[in-house]
Order: sequence, then structure tokens, then C-alpha cells
Amino acid sequence: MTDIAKLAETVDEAAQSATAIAQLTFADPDLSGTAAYAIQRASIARRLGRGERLVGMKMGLTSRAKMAQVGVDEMVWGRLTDKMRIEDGGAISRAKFIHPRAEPEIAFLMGRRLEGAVSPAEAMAAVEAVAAAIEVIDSRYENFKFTFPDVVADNSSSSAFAVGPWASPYTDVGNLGMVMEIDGRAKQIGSSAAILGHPARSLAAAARLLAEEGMALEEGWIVLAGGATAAEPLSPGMHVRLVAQGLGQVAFSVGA
Ligand code: OOG
Ligand code: MG
Repeated sequence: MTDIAKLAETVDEAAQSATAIAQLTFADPDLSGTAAYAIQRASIARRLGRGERLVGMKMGLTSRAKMAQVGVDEMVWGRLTDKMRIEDGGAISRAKFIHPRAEPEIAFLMGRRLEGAVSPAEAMAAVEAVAAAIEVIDSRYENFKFTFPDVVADNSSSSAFAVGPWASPYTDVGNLGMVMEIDGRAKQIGSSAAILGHPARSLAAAARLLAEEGMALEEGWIVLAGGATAAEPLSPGMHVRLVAQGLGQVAFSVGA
């Protein structure tokens, strides 16, 4: 029997103390996806118990580049809390992370609740605004290595995110050029089309996957569609900026 509460404590403490842990599947090779999502739920419940607020969710492994970088080829999702939010133009402290990486994303702001099986067009009709976003992922596992159940239990590596200015929901986000710069130099160049062919597909998938856990995308939530390119490792002193065609930019810096 998988001890959900114990493993939730393990991943939560690893995140809080920025200390890498061994993959859960080393000790429990049969860890199921269902148990992994239960661990994620319980670990985030611990955060909510400390006063954090659930503000949305993020989709992960929705592009080929991302799947290839981490060697997992199934979509995952994770929960976002208010404490993970980086103000646009703000800073993070490198010391609070284990081995952080940044990736370019598209964010959706939900204008109303969205639940279950919906088409991408139906999903977009529930969106109030869209924006360029950068997610900071930080796997709690040693060497940033994991299997599907490992990463799901670890809240799909969610650790921080910055969202740029919100734009009209009628902005066509289907094929926008995305350039992620570090210290003014382009490091990752891609298109939002890399996200399942269209980020709206990721939003529809989010509603479907959440329904499997008895959840819905709630009004006011932020949803990240997933990295359009591979992620870039972060070090102190770096300035990270994403420029997304038609959406503008979002940036943050990395302190010690
Ligand atoms: C897993 C999380 C993936 C994305 O946007 O694809 C993710 C990871 O790469 O650590 O956030
Ligand atoms: Mg991501």
C-alpha cells in the first residue's frame, strides 16, 4: 500500500527546503498515476494549510520539445498557488530552488468555470484574457530525472510563474512567435503552435484531465498551457524575458 500522506510530506518538505530527493518510484516501482495525483493533492493541501491559496493549474509536457527534454511522453498537470507567482519584472531567489529552469508559456485567465469534455473552441469561450508567461520548473528529484508518476506526485515540477499583461481573449494564440531571452540573448525560439498544435487544445485537455479528479477549471483561475520549447537552467544574476508575438513581454530576474 502506498502511504499517500507520507509521500506528500516527503515531496512537500523537499520543495520547502529546496533539497533534492530520490525518485519515489525507486522505492515504489509500482506507484500508479492515480496514487501520484493523490500525493500531489495531499502535498498541495499541506501548502493550503500553511495559508497558500490555489490560483490555477498548469499543463505540462504538451510539446514535443518538452517531452524530449525530460523523457516522459504523457501530459501532466499541476496546481498553482499564489505563493508561486512572480510579479512581472520581479525577482526570484536562486537559493529557494534546487535546479530551476525557465520555459516560455501561454497563460489563460478563466472568465467562467469550465468542466469536463469540451472542444478547444468551447474552452476558449470560457477565457477572459490571454498572456505571455514564463514558468519556473524545479523538479524535486535528483538530477531533474523522473518517470510519469514521480513528476505528477511532485506537482509536475511547478515552482514559480510570471504572467505578462493580460490581452484580449480574441487574440489568436494559435501560432505566435515566442523568443525567450536570457540577459538579452535569444536562448529558446519557438511558436505557440508547438503546444499541441494550438494552446486551446491544452486548455481543453486541462478541463478533461481535471474532471478525472472530480475538479473543474474555476472562474478566475490562471491556466498555463505548457512550455513551447525546452527549458533553460537558471543561475543567479540572470535576467529572463519572454517576448511573444501579439502578446507583449514578461520578465523577471534571478537573485542569489
Ligand atoms: C515537468 C513539467 C513540464 C511543461 O510546461 O511542459 C512543464 C518538467 O519538465 O519538469 O511544466
Ligand atoms: Mg511548464
